[in-house]
Amino acid sequence: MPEQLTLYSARICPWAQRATREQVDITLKESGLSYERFEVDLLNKPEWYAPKVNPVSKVPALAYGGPKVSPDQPSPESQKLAESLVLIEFIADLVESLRPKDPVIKAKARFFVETVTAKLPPAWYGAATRGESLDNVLAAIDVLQSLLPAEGYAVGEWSIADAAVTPFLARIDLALKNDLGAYDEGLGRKAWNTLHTDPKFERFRKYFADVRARKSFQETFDTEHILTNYQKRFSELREKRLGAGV
Ligand SMILES: N[C@@H](CCC(=O)N[C@@H](CS)C(=O)NCC(=O)O)C(=O)O
Repeated sequence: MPEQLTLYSARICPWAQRATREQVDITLKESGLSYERFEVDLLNKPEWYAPKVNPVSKVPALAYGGPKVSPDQPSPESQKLAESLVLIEFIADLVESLRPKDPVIKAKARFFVETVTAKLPPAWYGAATRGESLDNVLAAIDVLQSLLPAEGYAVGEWSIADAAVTPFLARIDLALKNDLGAYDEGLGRKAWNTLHTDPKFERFRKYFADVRARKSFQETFDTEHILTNYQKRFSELREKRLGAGV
């Protein structure tokens, strides 16, 4: 009998740039595990959430094991786990096919996630929120590309390494395509054109097309919601930066 599994998540994230929810959602979809999902209203969190599920009061979080209970009455007998990268590793420990078995490939998957998450989100947030150069984003994507094998996913077969980076790539692509960010008008679209046409990024394009084609991604990435958030947030940030003469 499989253990009870409840995901506490939020479709709406007030800091619209966060990709953490999608990392866990994609991994759970790929795992094939049966789970219950509880939508946490982040602007009006249930008072039991912090004391009974996650003391730092953030989503995503998982309740694992224990008796079958209603998600709004979490059992003290279930294990409560949090932090998106911890959660995707945990899910991969439950469903071995999500994580490479070979220790070298496993280490490569971890290296891929560590390297990409150390470089790409900071480069993107710098450009998107402070108008820093988009060359930093292209350079980070070039690093990602240099870590990819000649074909296939991050370490060959699809793995949690891909779940960890795909949401960032998709969000960045969406923002650049729509020229949304604190950078000067036109620069986002220019970087998007470079990514989509420059022969230098050919391997990246194939990788991005492969991860984007996964059903798990398509079922969890809410393009319209993210776009609406980005349109509001980034036009304000661009105006603020231009207003400050930066
Ligand atoms: N480092 C955490 C970040 C999680 C996070 O910031 N979650 C946001 C939603 S996207 C949240 O729960 N915010 C609620 C709050 O801070 O009150 C992770 O990777 O899981």
